[in-house]
Amino acid sequence: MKIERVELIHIRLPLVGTFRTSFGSMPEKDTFLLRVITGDAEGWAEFAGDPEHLYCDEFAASAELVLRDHLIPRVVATGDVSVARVGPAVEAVKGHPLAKAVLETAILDAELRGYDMSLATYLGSVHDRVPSGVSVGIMDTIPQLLEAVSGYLEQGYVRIKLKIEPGWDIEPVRMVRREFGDDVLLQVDANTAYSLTDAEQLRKLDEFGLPMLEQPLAEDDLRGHAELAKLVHTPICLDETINSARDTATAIELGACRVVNVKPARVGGYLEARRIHDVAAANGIPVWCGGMLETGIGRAANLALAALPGFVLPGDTSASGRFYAEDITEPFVIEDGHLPVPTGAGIGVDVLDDALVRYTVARRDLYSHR
Ligand code: SMG
Ligand code: MG
Repeated sequence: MKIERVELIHIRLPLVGTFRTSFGSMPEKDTFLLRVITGDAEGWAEFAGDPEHLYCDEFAASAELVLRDHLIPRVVATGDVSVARVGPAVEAVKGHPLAKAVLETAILDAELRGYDMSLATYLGSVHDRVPSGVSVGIMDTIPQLLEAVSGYLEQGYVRIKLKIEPGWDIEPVRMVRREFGDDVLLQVDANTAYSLTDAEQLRKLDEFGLPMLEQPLAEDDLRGHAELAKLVHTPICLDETINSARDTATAIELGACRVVNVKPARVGGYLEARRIHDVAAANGIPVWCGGMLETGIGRAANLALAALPGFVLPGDTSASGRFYAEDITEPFVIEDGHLPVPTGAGIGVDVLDDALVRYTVARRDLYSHR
């Protein structure tokens, strides 16, 4: 496959409501799509980050520069490009997993479209639909939170994840439990907002029987998570800490987690995400698919991954309407608590040109063969 052109499409979509986490508030999704044009087919992927480096150290502008000046030239230099060669070609560039992931995924999409094979089939997915969980942001008041959770449960979401931070943790969980009962699958995500000295506070979550407490401590604090795991009963799930299959093996061996949130972008792409799935499965560790408020382009690919056999817990695989009044693809709709896994070639969805135009801020070529 020969790469003829790589185009970046800067998009900005309003969210149906501001999404607040322990690190900040997001009123809109401001990101870019990558469109890779080859002699055989076109491939699409979505950058998972934001303009700011709050969730991780990458951001849209850093990714654009790294793609243009470092990643794309290395991949193009391989000549006959295939997805299997992308990882080795960019290995010498340290870090930047989100930038690597968007490039690898767009190339994978193009290659699979050339074979007329779906991403789900390529990855080895075993389900045609996946259970849908929803991530609920931090709110100003408990009544607001209860109203939001009530709405999601009515829509059929099978699992609720509450974002927490110091000052918004025990009480929201207690009130959601009180209002909706013990049968609701309820978990929490701290996005690194705590330290080991908060162990006593976090231990108060034990009484609610949560299946997991996601990323309580700093991303580089493996030892702290292993220590915390001895002090609280709620299983620790790692998100930001896990960057590779090797990290996963280390975290499991150290007892730093009993569950893993797999985000393909955070680990450099779907190939490494599958390796993490394999390592976790071999160790009896359940995994689930995380989310980065993706549009239909990123969401479609996540659904294929979430259909692998080791993804035994509902992920942040919510419907398009959770974040967007209008998506740039046909929207993913929740039905009976599930979303369908796309079956078409590649990621299985296409951008809707009209919608894309409405949300496009700028388009730039990052590479053009001439
Ligand atoms: O896509 O449903 C989604 C968002 C899920 O909470 C979510 N993601 O730490 O897991 C996480 C956060 C990171 C994104 S915040 C910009
Ligand atoms: Mg998380």
